[in-house]
Amino acid sequence: MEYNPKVIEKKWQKFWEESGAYEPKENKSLPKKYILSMFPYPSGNIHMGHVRNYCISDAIARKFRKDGYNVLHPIGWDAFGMPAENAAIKHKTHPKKWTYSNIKNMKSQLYSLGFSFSKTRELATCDLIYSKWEQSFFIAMWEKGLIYRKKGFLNWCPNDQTVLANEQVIEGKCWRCDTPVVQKEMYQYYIKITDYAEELLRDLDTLEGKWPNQVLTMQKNWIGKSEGLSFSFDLEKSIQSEDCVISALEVFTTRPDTIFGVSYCALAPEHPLVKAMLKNPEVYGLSKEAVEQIQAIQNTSERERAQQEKMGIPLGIYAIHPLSEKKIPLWVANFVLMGYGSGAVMSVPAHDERDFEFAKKYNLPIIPVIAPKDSVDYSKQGFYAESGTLINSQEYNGLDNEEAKRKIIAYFEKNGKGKSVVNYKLRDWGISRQRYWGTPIPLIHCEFCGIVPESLEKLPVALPEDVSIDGEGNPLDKHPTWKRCVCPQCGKEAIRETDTLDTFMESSWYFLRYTTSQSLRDSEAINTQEARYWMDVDEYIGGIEHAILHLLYARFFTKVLKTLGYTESSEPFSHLLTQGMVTKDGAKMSKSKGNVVDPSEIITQFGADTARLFILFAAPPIRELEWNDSAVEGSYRFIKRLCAKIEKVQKITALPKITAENLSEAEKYARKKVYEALKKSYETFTHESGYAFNTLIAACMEALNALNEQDNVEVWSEGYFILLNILEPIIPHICWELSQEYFNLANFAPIVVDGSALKEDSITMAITVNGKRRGEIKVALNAENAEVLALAKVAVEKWIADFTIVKEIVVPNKLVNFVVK
Ligand code: ANZ
Ligand code: ZN
Repeated sequence: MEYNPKVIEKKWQKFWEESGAYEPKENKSLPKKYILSMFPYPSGNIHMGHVRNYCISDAIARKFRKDGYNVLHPIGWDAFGMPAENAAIKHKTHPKKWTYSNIKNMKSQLYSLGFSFSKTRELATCDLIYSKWEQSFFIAMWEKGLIYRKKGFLNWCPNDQTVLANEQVIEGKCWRCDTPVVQKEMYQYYIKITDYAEELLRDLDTLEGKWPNQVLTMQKNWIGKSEGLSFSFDLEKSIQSEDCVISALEVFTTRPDTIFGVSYCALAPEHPLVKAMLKNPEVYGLSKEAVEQIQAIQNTSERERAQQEKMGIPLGIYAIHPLSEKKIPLWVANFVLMGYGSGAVMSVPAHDERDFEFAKKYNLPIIPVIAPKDSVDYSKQGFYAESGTLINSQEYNGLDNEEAKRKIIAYFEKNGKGKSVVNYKLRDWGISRQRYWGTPIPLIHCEFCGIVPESLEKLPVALPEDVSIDGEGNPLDKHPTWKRCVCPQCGKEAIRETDTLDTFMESSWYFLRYTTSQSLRDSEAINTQEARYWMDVDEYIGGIEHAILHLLYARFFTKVLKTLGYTESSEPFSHLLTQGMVTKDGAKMSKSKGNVVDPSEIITQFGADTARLFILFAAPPIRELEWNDSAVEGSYRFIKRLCAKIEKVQKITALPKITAENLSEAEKYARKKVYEALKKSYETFTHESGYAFNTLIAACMEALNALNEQDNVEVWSEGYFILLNILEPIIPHICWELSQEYFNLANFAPIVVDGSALKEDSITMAITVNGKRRGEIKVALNAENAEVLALAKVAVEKWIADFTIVKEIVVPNKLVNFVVK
């Protein structure tokens, strides 16, 4: 049969769509599989990363469907976000128009690849109905006290008078006007993800072996639990400002055992004590220069500070060491974060790298208090951060440092001078954005009632369409009428919140939304019964770049929605598959590198099945995939060959019953290869095997080669019947076409592996010495050469024992010849 992908691919895509072939079934007594790829951002065109992502999930979805599972394999659009606004500024189009037209375009690109998505479950996060439910969750969380408003620091461009996202700050400057960005304190909304820190950490254990270790470790580090001591240093003299008197400095340390090594204390520039001093710098003898240096650190984001050299300013005031009663100088330091612990550190240069660097730079004392147990030489690095025995520590001298830690904590607790605490690196999640293209925050500011949620009947709070988006200020705030409203509580005039939500909010629950069928979507956010049936996602597939934020937020949201009664899941994704990058010429395929291969071109030139086959053949899913034009052509040739060779097949409607006895070796061998491939297809589609489609495809290619070595029509027919079944998840169009044509198949069903076909058959090989037949051996078909040679030598031992073998020749499955002298 002539291979004509243009015709058959259109034909089958139309058939699948019209027959609703890929909609999940209503029948909830069927076993289910929920197969999900991370949804795309509608940037305009799909790229190879998308193609790879969906080729993987589609193969898995198709395989399980064929094996009798009820499969949910949905797609949607992560549709809010900054690029739409940038496009609006640049091309004078409306973000909504831009977004929906991109969706339309990308959707047709995706469907041209034959992906088996459910059409009825599709969603875009900018759909009004999606906003409605998200806002209802926001309100529920607000009312539970899980969302709060607090002043926080934001990147601010003083020239454009606008808040900038981190991505819009380039080397400390505004991406549009190059003005240095400052940190401005503004009201922000936060979700208390920290309330769930322990649970988020603990439940990572349940994902062990199911999520990549690397991701689990990254999440663990991000949550960053540490246990230590919190205590206060008394100040030598207290600090006063109009509103407060500060007489002590609280610090958090994970190494109380090093307390006698403290040589200074370091404070974040935002620390209240520093702020109080900056109000009256003269009183404390702070020079103008010192004040400016402190302000300069305040004006750099914490991310930038982390990349800077250690830097500090002495405050000229002292604290008293609680045990040694020595005077300890106070410094402001750029590496101390206000949001962690108490924003102040007891610094121990002898045992901490950062403290050491800082002490070296500013000539501060370095007092060793932990002696290494073995004769470790750490003089090169200068500090010693490991365990050891206490020295220079009064009555604690000689103790093992872990024991000293416990004793010192106990001492502080007993005397009421400090307490043992657990700290997490995890910060509350700042969810408000001063931008237009996002879900409006459904809150109202009333002069009389304070901040009040919009009433539920009025949801969704929709974005106004008539806005001017020019990049200056917040378009919602600038809109002449939108923010005017009435207070849902007292009915007086009030003002709507003009911030919108971080788009990570939408991607935190879309997988739960998918479980709700179309007919219920207007009336329910998440139907609990459907969620119970479909959740958890059985295989979640996406890029490793989402290892922390998206995956952590999604886990968190699931836990919150469980508390709110929407789902019974504690963890949304029972297995996670992180796909490798698509590269070309050794670099990540990306516009900026100019090495992009456009999926549409490949489809036009070779067809969707070739693109799918190449992608899944070139590398196992978790590995990097290097683009290779000749391998693409190779994939195309394989499909062409599959089409050409089907001429050997006799039309059948069921698997023929073949009895092995009467078959030739080549026929048996062909059957064995076919069934090996079938067996492999069951092994490949498991999380544990990593879905190594490449080896499965290789097995199919071998099987086709083996079929071609024989002429038995039944064996050909059986072989094709099985091969098309195995390959359907990978190259569905051609498999449907050929199966329909030759086997009158309207669908695919699982095939049982015929164990007898897999049996190793033994064959007889002749052994010759210098060309004369001297014996024979019985070995397994296609036995390894090494094995064959060893057996052959034994069989003709008396003919070779007194000679030297100068050459060994093996003709596979036929004969062995020894040349001797
Ligand atoms: C003294 C000390 C001695 C420390 C030593 C470490 C080693 P983890 O384990 O990551 O939680 N620290 C406390 N608050 C800080 C802040 N706001 N910004 C920057 N650093 C801060 O780190 C806890 C350690 O980080 C604490 O223990 C403190 O330094 C520092 F040999 O105290 B340590
Ligand atoms: Zn009111």
